[in-house]
Amino acid sequence: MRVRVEPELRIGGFEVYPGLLSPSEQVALVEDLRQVVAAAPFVSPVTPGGRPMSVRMTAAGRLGWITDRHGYRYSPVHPQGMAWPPIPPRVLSLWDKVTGLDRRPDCCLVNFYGEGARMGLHQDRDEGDFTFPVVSISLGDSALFRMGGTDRKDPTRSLWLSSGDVVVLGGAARLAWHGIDRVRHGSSSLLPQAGRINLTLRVVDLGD
Ligand code: MD3
Ligand code: FE
Repeated sequence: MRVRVEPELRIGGFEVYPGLLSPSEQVALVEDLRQVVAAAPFVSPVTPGGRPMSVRMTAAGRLGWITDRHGYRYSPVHPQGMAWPPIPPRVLSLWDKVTGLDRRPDCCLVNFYGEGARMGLHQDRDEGDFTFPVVSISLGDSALFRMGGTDRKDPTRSLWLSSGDVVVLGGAARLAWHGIDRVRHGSSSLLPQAGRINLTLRVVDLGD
């Protein structure tokens, strides 16, 4: 049986499910992520232009998104050479629940925001197929998310994302410019040392 939930807010292809994950489900996801990070540690990526990113990253799944001096790309291995661990089953169930799709994601990117970390406005366009949605899961400290349109100059809207919120970015929202302006460090007690984790689930489909 396929159980699909309905979003509380839908703007174009942008669907928000505030508090979809209960506190105990959030704790269970953090436990799953400890195993992911034990197999594939967080790295501090550098943009192709040589700028260090304030967000630390790792991934799970067949492919992980990486960036270094050679460029942005999906890679079958972690920058330190190990294979990416599998996407935790709980994360895949959540994908099934909010997308209702038969296709599952190839990549679960794990972003960690410590004190002062942010992510500038960008588009996600390194995937080979934009017809599938991206699913975002927020854990830990609250973050101010900003989202515009498909043109960099389009007006933007801002929204606070809290621990347990899930967002689906499909349709026109899939190629929208977006970023994280700031995180309220210490606003959540989910992670013992504070901080924010965001999971993004993506179908990559590079024709391989
Ligand atoms: C809109 N992450 O990893 S999640 C990213 O909170 C990324 O870490 C942010 O942007 C974070 O690329 C934002 C919400 C999100 C994720 C993917 C999107 C919004 C998106 C893809 C297309 C459009
Ligand atoms: Fe993004």
